[in-house]
Amino acid sequence: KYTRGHTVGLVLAPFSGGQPRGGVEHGPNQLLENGLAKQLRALGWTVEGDGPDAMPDFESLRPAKELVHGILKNPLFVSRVTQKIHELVKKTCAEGKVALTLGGDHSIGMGTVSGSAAVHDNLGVIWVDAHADINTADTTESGNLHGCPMSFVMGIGPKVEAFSWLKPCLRPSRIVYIGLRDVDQGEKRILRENGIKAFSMHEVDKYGIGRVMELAIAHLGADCPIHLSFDVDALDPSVAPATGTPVRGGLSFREGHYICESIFETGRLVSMDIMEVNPQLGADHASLVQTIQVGCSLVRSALGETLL
Ligand code: Z70
Ligand code: MN
Ligand code: MN
Ligand code: MN
Repeated sequence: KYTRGHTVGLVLAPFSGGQPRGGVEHGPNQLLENGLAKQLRALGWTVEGDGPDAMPDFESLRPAKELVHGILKNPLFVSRVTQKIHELVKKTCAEGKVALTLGGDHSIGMGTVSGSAAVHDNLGVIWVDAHADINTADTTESGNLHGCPMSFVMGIGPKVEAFSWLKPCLRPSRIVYIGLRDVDQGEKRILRENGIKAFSMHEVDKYGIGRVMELAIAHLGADCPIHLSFDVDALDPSVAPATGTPVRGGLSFREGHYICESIFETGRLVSMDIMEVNPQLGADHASLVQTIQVGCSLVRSALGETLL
């Protein structure tokens, strides 16, 4: 079911409320404008969800009055949007399709991981990112919820009233990180205390991406369904400049693609996110085009392009 000849269900997530910079809500539209759906059809996939009126408008979900929980920004807005995404991903997965979510900021991961895990038992999550996105309401220094999705799906940290719909759905042993290089002190403690497997850029350098992917897939086990959440800021800023928080020393173009190819090879990719593409950032038009194109290219690799 999870190979060419089957169906990809697009979930469009034009949302920026998990962080303060505008523009990332235009990511889904830009990826589609660049021809992503057509490119996936050319690989032999049936693609659903890119119709003329497919782009949702989450503004209608913005609450008239926000809830307050410490320094968290827009908790109720983020909760409502991610709950909607959860339902869409869950429905897509329940229909046996690969759920492909186009972001948007990474707070959307609360909805995609929980939606996929609601259908797929023993889901393994490969989170490719410069950041661990595992702050809790207590540890976050920014209050930006795109820095928190992993702790929220794991159910660690204080309960946040706005997110009462989100039940713990991911054990620490079901997570592998790749590409980390900008992790907060509180996050490092959470990773350590929960024994979470992480291949930072140090391990990518030390072992090479081939060995890292062998170890990552082995850690999750030989037959589990896999969710890939790819934050384009995992890539080096020279490769993907148009993103909110570029951090130097990132994955090369090939390392990023190799990750996607290895996961496709397992035949167990059930859901994928491509996140934090911000067409309004980057120095010039060329860096925007480059970032959109690399986003499309990563998705194609995860869906079998290189291994035809
Ligand atoms: C920091 C925080 C983050 C992405 C920045 C940064 C989190 N750890 N994630 N950009 N994609 O604010 O919690
Ligand atoms: Mn805008
Ligand atoms: Mn992220
Ligand atoms: Mn990031």
